[in-house]
Amino acid sequence: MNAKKDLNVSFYKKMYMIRVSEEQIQKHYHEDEMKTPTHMSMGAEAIAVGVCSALKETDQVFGTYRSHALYLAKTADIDDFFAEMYGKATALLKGKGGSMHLCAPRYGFMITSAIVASNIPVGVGAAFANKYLDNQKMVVVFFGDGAVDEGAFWESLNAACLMKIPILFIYEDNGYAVHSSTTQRHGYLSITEIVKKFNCLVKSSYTTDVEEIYDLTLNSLSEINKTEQPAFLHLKYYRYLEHVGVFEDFKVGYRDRAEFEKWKMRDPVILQRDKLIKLGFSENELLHIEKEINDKISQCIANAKRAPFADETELHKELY
Ligand SMILES: Cc1ncc(C[n+]2csc(CCOP(=O)(O)OP(=O)(O)O)c2C)c(N)n1
Repeated sequence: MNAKKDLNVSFYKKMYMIRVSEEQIQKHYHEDEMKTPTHMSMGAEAIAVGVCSALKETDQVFGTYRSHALYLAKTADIDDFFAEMYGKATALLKGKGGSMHLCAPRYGFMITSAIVASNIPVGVGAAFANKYLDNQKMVVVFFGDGAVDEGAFWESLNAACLMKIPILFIYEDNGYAVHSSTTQRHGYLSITEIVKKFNCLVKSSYTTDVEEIYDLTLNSLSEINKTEQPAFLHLKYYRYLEHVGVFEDFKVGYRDRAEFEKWKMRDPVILQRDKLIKLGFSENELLHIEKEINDKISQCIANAKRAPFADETELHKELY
């Protein structure tokens, strides 16, 4: 029981930290000090935290431009995250990446890319290198339902299945690519039925329960190791905010607020808080945990605001 409590409180701390970090971005964005287009992760926290909690520190993740949750779940480096959001020299990338190009190989957070699906072949290449080097590192590639509209996805899947490359594909399905729904774009009923025809292990879930996603990931990783086949995990979630930016967008007309309200009833962060209460945590204990995280985030934002910008000599360094 204690192990279960410890695991669940660690999930909650990470998800709460991610949610509050993004709420703080919402609060400060209008000050125009964060000069970076921002794709928010709100609603997807259970996926990033559930998957990353099942990984070793040395395992490698490849994300998209919507990777705040993934970055914080894999690195837990809130200081660096805000320094990068504010474009400051103290960040690992010295402010050259911004929200869309977060990257921290020292934590196994390999790349993020704004070009839809472009991280997938790169992830497959890294996974091939890991197999070749026999270094026991697992690659996990995250991408949205828009990425499977690209040939790069299908070619990468094919190569990984053909060459038995150990890799976990995380299909983060929020039902929309910008403003178009999957039903307007996909000429098939079920992607999982298609992927199953490849030599690939396939699982699908609508859950917003972080522990279930953690278990699904652990099972997938052990099956990859046993069978030497790639795995494809189809995970549904709902994007709470507009495609890019920090506001809601239900007035635009491409989706209905009622859809959001349904998902909000199963909000991953609230669900996990309720689970901790059921596991015996008191309201005071949770408030104490939350205060520590709130204070830490406020400190990181203050540090980022105070930090200097990189000077001009940095401009052309470390660019490819
Ligand atoms: C190759 C390419 N085509 C088009 C775009 C424009 N674009 C940016 S985001 C996006 C939608 C991607 O949707 P999805 O993969 O579902 O991810 P989400 O934004 O929902 O996280 C598109 C089409 C792009 N960045 N790259």
